[in-house]
Amino acid sequence: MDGTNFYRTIWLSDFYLGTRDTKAEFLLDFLRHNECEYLYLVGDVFDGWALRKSWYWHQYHNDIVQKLLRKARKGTKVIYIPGNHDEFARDFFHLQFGGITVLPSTIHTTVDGKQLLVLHGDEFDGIIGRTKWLSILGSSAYQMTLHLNRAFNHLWRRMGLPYWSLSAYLKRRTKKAVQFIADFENAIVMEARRCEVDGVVCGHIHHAELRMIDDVIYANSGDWVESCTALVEHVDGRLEILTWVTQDHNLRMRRSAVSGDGRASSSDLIELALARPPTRSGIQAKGSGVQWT
Ligand SMILES: [Mn+2]
Repeated sequence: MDGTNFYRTIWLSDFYLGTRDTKAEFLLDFLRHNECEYLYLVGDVFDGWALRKSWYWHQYHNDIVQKLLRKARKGTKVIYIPGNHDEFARDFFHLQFGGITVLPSTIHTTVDGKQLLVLHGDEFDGIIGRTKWLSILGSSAYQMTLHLNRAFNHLWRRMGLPYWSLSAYLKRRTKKAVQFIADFENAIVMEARRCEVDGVVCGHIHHAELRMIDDVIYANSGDWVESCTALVEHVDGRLEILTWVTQDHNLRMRRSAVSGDGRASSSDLIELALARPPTRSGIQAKGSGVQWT
């Protein structure tokens, strides 16, 4: 297969399938070009809350689910740790669906023997006690920036510019959000210490990160609503955050061609796939990783 990267492990989280805010096209592209031995879905894969309010299920969302099931069938060990938005899946802990195992949390051991606690992270909202993340995420101001973001990126694309997240940018600049993130990270790291592991991998706050907090590895796989990020473990055990921004002209052109009512058929997707150049020259995996020695 052309242009496929292989990692030992990939962690992905916060897709929010079932909403218009998912960057489903980028996620699908990522899943097509990246294979691994272990794949962790670190929560908020579906937005059950949004689906209850209004049904939005795009063909791309189906394709993502199919792609994940296919990976499991082909031998990738897929572990699904539900979050607070897909808490309906928390009724199915320790069960398997199509080869995908559902767990409340788990410990991953890297190839060089580091133990990483993997969990979604919403359980630490309450402990923080200050501003709950949910109140930020659920606030009309935040919803508004997501809407703005969509409109903005539509324009941005028409101007031929790559995806850029206005909402992620605004969030980074909000003092309250910055303080929340710091508190969240500290609470999670304390939990890692309590479990006597080397580090922790979580999602939930839509803020990809990989760094040492004192003696603990803190990693957050980010999201596919704003930033399109993944945490990966290379075959040598090195951890890295990838930002998957497609600058493929064909993809962009196809998208504007199919965007009429915002829906694409699978034949559109096949065409879209065929329109891709044989190498992954248009795709940039921007590394911002820390090397662990
Ligand atoms: Mn969450």
